[in-house]
Amino acid sequence: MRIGIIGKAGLASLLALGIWASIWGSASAGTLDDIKARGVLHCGTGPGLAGFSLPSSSGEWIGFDVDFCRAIAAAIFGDPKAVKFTPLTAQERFTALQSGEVDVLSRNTTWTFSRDVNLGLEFAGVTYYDGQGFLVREDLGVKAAGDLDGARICIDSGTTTELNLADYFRTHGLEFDSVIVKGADDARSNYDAESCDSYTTDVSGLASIRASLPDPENHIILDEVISKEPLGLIVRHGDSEWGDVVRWVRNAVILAEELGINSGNVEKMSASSNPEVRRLLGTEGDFGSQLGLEKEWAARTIRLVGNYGEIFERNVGKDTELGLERGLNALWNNGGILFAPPMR
Ligand SMILES: N[C@@H](CCC(=O)N[C@@H](CS)C(=O)NCC(=O)O)C(=O)O
Repeated sequence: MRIGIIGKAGLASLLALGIWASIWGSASAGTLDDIKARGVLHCGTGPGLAGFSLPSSSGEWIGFDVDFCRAIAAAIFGDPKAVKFTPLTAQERFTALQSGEVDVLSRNTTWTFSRDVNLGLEFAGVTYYDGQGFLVREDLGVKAAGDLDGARICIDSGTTTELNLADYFRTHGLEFDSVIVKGADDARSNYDAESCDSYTTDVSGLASIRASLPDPENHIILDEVISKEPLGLIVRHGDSEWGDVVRWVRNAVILAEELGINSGNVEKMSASSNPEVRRLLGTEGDFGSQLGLEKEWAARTIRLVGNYGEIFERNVGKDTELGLERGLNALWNNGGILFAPPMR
């Protein structure tokens, strides 16, 4: 009788919808299950940017972007080392994620409309608020981007940097000669060999390149920032349940800093009477099971990898060679824009 009312076409589309929902449902639930079954997270990161992602002499990956993958692995397995890192150039990064070679991208990647909407990607939150700047030799006497009219500028191919630079120079009626480079190493050697007058990329990337030059004191990063570069974690579009895991690990390390929980005091803090602290650490409610994780997922991440501030300071902060200030990446209640939604 019901079939009679909705008709054959309606039944067919309902069936199609059901099949689609179950394929989609299993695909999105599948990523976390696949990772659990293989016992290791596949993380795509940058090939070699000190402070963000770089293999140490013993082959162990270190850096801010690396630590976000370690934080996810700690939440899933209680083991920040259960990660296989795949170094990806700017051009390779999206295909590696789309094809399933990696489960997540944590690699100074800017969240833009076309990447989000057109490339089959889903941004699972910003880990570093950045903008595009310029590195120049101090003796060049350049004070602002406008002084670079006619300059040779090193830019990475396959990045937002390329497009922003063209926009900026066009808007200001300036000209430049582009010297295309492929990744941080190539950028450093071209800039150091003076094949270009300036290197332009995310300010965080410039700080890293500057620190690795033989004479960092002779180079400056201009104060002017010409774009917004919100750098974030990425999963495949439609992989929403896995996206939730990645997003809430990012949120958890931020909430931990906000609540004064760090790797040193996390055990003590689980006895806190503050309900927000208790929910985050799994001593009240069970947010872990809603993500397909264990109760103490966030407590593990904080204990083994630290809160956002710890991750920032040990890799790129003011006491490191990069010497970056928190700036926009300070918490929202401490002069920055770093914000995580409430856990409730
Ligand atoms: N945020 C920009 C630029 C990212 C980028 O690829 N930066 C260069 C220069 S810092 C790079 O290759 N970084 C990673 C590496 O070399 O390890 C984007 O998403 O397009």
